[in-house]
Amino acid sequence: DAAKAPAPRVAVVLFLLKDKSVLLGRRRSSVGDSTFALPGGHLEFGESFEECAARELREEAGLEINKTEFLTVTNNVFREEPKPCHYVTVFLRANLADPEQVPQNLEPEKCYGWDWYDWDHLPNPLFLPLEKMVKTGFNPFPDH
Ligand code: 8DG
Ligand code: MG
Ligand code: MG
Repeated sequence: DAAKAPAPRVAVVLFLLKDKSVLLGRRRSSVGDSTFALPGGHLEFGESFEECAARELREEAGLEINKTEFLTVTNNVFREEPKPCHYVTVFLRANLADPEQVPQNLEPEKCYGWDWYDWDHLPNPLFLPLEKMVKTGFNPFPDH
């Protein structure tokens, strides 16, 4: 019930754009286990959205980003997960600071690995918040 339920939290996730592809990783988590998701994580005290995205990309994939921009926000309630939770998810986009930089799987306990996926051939299953956006026709690219 509501009295015992955890409070909603803020998550910041990133469409890292490279040509026509985005970076996705297969989750190892009690939420959305084994689905393909964007890099990102919890907003920490005092951070801007852009700072949070830059930190998460460094921690999770060892990547430096630039041209970070806000895209949209969605409300995500995970009622049926082993640990029910509620996220207000902020979606940003960015580019690699160095287009030659290669993602590393720096948190292998949380992710099976990062790879680039063509936007027109996304893998399955996508993490539900991302799946919902794709189904509405959302496109993260500036020039679509
Ligand atoms: P942290 O300790 O590094 O802050 O957290 P994390 O371990 O990186 O958290 P996360 O699960 O990657 O992200 C936090 C929540 O964000 C996740 O449980 C649900 C929400 N979220 C979405 N969509 C996406 C997405 O596409 N990718 C990621 N990583 N999280 C997402 O709503
Ligand atoms: Mg994460
Ligand atoms: Mg993280």
